[in-house]
Amino acid sequence: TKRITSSHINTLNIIMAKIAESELIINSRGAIYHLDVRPEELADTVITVGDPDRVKEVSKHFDHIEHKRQHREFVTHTGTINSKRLSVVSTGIGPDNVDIVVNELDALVNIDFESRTVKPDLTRLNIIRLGTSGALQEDIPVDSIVVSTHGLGIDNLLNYYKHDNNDEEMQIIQQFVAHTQLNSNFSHPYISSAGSAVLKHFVAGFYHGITITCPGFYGPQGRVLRLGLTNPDLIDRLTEFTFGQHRITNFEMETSAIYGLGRLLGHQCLSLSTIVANRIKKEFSKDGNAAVENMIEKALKIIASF
Ligand code: R1P
Ligand code: URA
Repeated sequence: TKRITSSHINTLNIIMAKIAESELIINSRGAIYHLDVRPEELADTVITVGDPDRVKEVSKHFDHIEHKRQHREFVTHTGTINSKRLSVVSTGIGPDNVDIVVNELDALVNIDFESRTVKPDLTRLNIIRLGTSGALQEDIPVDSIVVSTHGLGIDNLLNYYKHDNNDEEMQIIQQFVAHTQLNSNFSHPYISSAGSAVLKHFVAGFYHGITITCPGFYGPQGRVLRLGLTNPDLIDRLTEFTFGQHRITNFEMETSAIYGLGRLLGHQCLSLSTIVANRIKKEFSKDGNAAVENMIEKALKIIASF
């Protein structure tokens, strides 16, 4: 016989508790608050993009589009490619938006909107980000594609949720803080890995590495226009950092939040980035749209086949 612990009881309470109208907000068409999507309008494989205009660049490859929704920066198209059902959702920019999107995607599949309770049998989503990013290594050229083995967040989002790290992850964070001097003046960094069941399909033809997720595009990514920085050596420190065979390949603004929340909720997440800037060589893509289109085509071919 198994002992019932207080954490079991806690979990049971969460499963059985009715979620209040102020916490799970369902609008008059029975759709979730920000995404304005109903449970039946979402597929189990979800592509996220930052730019709302990129949603149609993905769904133009669908054989058939079933649903198109838009509310604020959140555009959702659901359809099929080769009979595989996919949704593509725009997140807008940043981890705060990812908090909304990942929680609402999960609610759409794992909370019963009638009873407002967590379903007894949970659905695992595949969540795949197709974004853009800046490279932090000289040998990662603009227009190439990076697959994030880990998302390392300096953005603070996951610190609001109970989460654990394994020994290796704790060591990475410890060494990262010591190396970058992102000390107590900054939020504590966190790390989560890609979903291995999805990652295994994205091996040949991609760069792989740790992706840093920042809470901004300018100061937090070491860009100086008119303001001085508290940590002017940050880019150099990120480029130099290694842990075993791991190095930091790039930074952007969503990956660690998707990996962190996705893993806590039991989903399989992966982040792909088209490199539009190389911060070491100080280069920017001459045709970022073509490079993003190349990533979309390559990714959809793989996603449609698993
Ligand atoms: C900044 O320009 C935006 O581009 C990157 C960053 O993560 C941030 O969202 O991704 P997207 O092109 O997917 O938005
Ligand atoms: N997105 C980012 O967040 N940073 C870059 O340098 C390019 C795209």
